[in-house]
Amino acid sequence: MAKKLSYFNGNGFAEPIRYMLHYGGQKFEDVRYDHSKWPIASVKESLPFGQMPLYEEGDRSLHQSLAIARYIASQTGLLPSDPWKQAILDAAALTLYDFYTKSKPYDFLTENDQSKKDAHLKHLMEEHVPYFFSRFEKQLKANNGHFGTKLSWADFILVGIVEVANLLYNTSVEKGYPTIEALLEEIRTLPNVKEYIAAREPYSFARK
Ligand SMILES: N[C@@H](CCC(=O)N[C@@H](CS)C(=O)NCC(=O)O)C(=O)O
Repeated sequence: MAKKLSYFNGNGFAEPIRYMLHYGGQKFEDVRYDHSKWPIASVKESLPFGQMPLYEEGDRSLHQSLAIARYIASQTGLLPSDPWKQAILDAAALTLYDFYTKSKPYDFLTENDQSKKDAHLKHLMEEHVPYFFSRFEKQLKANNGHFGTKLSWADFILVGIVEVANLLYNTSVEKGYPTIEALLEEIRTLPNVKEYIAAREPYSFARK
């Protein structure tokens, strides 16, 4: 069945899904739109809620990045079968998204006043990141380096969220959290993921 993932040519909410697809050896069409040309009316109107990522498999399609990631996990050995273990991972993935959305990325991106941008960054690095990352670190450490009992889709979401935050805020939010750093390294060096990363073009948040 033909598989296709549509998103912007950026990391954002699609990159952990791309990582999982590569890790699972799944062949897929990696469709990428240029952000500077968005919105493309014909594409936007074809999306169920006007947003991406969109995952298609044969004649069916799925929106919402976490639903897509969880589905891909079920196909690639990254979703445990036990419902309680699944729920623990759902909670981790949703909290990772809380971290990112509560950091107000779009406010930062669209702010032109440098002093406000600096204040945003100060709050991010001195309060927001420590609050969430000390807790992520604790959970990972208690589970031998993963959110669950072994490598799972929530671990991939962590990497995706760290990478998009780092790109946007031009920082390293994982610095000082050794278990998180080790998990990033583990996922970035997985078979197929490593090759994909080496071959991809660098990403940027620059708006033309
Ligand atoms: N909750 C959705 C959010 C999707 C979303 O915000 N997509 C953005 C890119 S990150 C988008 O498509 N923006 C273009 C638009 O809204 O026209 C998800 O996780 O998939």
